[in-house]
Amino acid sequence: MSIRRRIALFLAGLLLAGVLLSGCERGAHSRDAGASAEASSRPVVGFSQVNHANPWRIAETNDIRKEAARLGYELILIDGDSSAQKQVKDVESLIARRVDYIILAPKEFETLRPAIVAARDAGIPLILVDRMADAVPGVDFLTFIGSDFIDEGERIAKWLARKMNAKARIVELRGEKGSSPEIDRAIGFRNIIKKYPGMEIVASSYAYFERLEGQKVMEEIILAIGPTFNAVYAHNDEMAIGAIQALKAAGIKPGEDVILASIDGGKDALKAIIAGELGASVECAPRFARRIFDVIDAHRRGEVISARIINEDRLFDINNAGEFIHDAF
Ligand code: GYE
Repeated sequence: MSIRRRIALFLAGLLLAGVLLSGCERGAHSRDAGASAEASSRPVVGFSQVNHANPWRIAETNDIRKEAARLGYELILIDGDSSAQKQVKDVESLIARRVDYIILAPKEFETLRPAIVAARDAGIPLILVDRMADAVPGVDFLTFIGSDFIDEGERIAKWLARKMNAKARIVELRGEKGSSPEIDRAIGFRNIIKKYPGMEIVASSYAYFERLEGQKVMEEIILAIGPTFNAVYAHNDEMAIGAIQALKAAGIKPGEDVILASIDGGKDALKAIIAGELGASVECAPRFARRIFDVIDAHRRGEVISARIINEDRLFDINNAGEFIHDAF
């Protein structure tokens, strides 16, 4: 082979390699473009959360965050700073950004209605989580996913009736005023205790689902009525734990002088059960993000979504608290 031919072949080889290389690059580029087109066709999900003021809410948000990341969805999280008015604005801003789905944990039952109606009118599917609001599931919004709060209140009342032989003078610490868990946990509890003439609510005050507030309100009640009660029903664990502090400070022994029961089933509550200070806690599961994203997927596939999806909750007391404490939020 002549030198000239060899050089020509060498140059041709270089050229071919160059073409192949640039072909590869082009291929890689078009795959990238394809991948990002795919990513941008994934739904953008906006989540309006009430606040992050207690472990329950933090667990709920973290679970939603984790699940969104696992599935590759874009999540826009907005904290409502415990203001219903701000939450209405937060939902309006998600609508303005044209997100594909809205997840809303409504602070109160009535005040969040305008946000739901606005999303409905804008044609953005909205999923209510953990608390109900004044609108029709399946019509004004896609679905409600959360616990059955009436059932939770009933289960606590039944537990207390059994534990106290149907005789109790009860202090009730109510949750966030006007929120569906507060309303329904009060109803459920009364549904049961009205069957027992020996069970009576002697004081009932709002402590807004917060530990410090629970402690403060319990102190006030102790000052007002003295040790004339022997049971406390707190609408959530945090308030029960606050109440335990107040009782101890007043020289009243939780678990002996006063039997306490609450709702949520968080880690601190299970610890208090094991310590003998809290009697029972009915679970209210905060980690159900998988169900939320299952609904979004099903809706995207055009499937029919049921209007209410209810989580199944357990009851924790001294018989099983140790077994579940490691998984508790
Ligand atoms: O029980 C409480 C939280 O809305 C079900 O809100 C939820 C309740 C939960 O702040 O701890």
